[in-house]
Amino acid sequence: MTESAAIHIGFDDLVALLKTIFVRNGVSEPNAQILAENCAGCERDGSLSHGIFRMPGYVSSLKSGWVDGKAVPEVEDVAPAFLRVDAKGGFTQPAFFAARSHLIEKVKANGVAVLAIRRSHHFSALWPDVEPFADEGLVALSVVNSMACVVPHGGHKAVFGTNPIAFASPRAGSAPFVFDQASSAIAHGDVQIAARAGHDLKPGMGVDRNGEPTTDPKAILDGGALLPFGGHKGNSIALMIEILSAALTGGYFSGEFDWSGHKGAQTPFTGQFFVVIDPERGGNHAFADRVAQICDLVLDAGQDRLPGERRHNTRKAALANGIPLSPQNHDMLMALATP
Ligand code: NDP
Ligand code: PYC
Repeated sequence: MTESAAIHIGFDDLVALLKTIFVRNGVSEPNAQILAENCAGCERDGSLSHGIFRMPGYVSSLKSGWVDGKAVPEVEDVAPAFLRVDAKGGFTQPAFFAARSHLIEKVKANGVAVLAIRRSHHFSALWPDVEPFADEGLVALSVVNSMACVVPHGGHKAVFGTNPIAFASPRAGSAPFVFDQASSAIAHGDVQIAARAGHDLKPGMGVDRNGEPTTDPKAILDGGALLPFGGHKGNSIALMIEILSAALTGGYFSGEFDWSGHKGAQTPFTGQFFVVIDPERGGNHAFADRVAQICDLVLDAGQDRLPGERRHNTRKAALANGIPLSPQNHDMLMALATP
């Protein structure tokens, strides 16, 4: 998209437009507000595989009856440092927000706390879930599993989801240190975007329906599969994420839920896990300075940028000039919002 062709929209206006679409498709007002802010935040930050690109998928899943947009999550206080949430077949973010302030109380009381969400649909990026903890001086790690489309290292059948992991830490004098990455060689959303744009992928990311290596995104989507990033090492991370997000929370593994009866379903029905830490309890009151120090060492050693930096720069530009939407994407949103 050329910058001159883009339609610029303010963050609040985009949130309002997305909220209208969610409400029109059966999402309750409070849940719609949470989802709209999340999705608009992804678009604003240039997390394009999980911004408005996902709106047709959200709508399609809602229309199929696969996800309950009105679900009211149930929070269970199971131990001094452990909360569980049953999302009741709704989206993960409202379940997370139902528990968030209680989780922070537990972190402040105990130095650390765990949140285990189950029976939930996560269709977004993970950084919006963890970055705000770091803004509040806490360290947070979260993982979520998705839908089986990743073949284990050396294997022949998709078992894992693209299972992202995100981490956020305060950093003195700067925006928090945040990374958010799939444990597959590429996120499924980016494969869809490449297929749509007619671009090939880099070698080593996926296989076709016969298990043969391919760089064609359409072959991956048409019965093929993705590979874990980094061979056996990414494989173990993907497996750990299945354990934490599904076995530990009581949710489904990425290959376990059956959405075949819901034509148009796209949102994975799994679980999400968080661990949040108060770094003050480490007794090192210079924690955020130490984080800044190691980040500086990395940059001084030649790494051109830290994770999160591109996002924050994109956010800054979007807040100054509006969020750029292609005319096609703008029309797509208007069509979804119009009765
Ligand atoms: P990327 O590979 O694009 O980026 C991963 C991380 O690396 C980001 O934090 C990014 O920061 C950072 N990064 C990228 N390039 C560099 C660089 N040159 N130097 C330093 N850091 C860099 O992400 P993925 O494609 O793996 O994942 C995309 C999104 O998809 C994630 O937000 C993830 O949560 C989401 N996802 C969601 C799933 C779900 O089930 N809900 C499943 C799988 C993925 P920056 O953002 O600043 O570029
Ligand atoms: O991009 O891999 C992905 C993904 C899966 C579920 C939501 N996003």
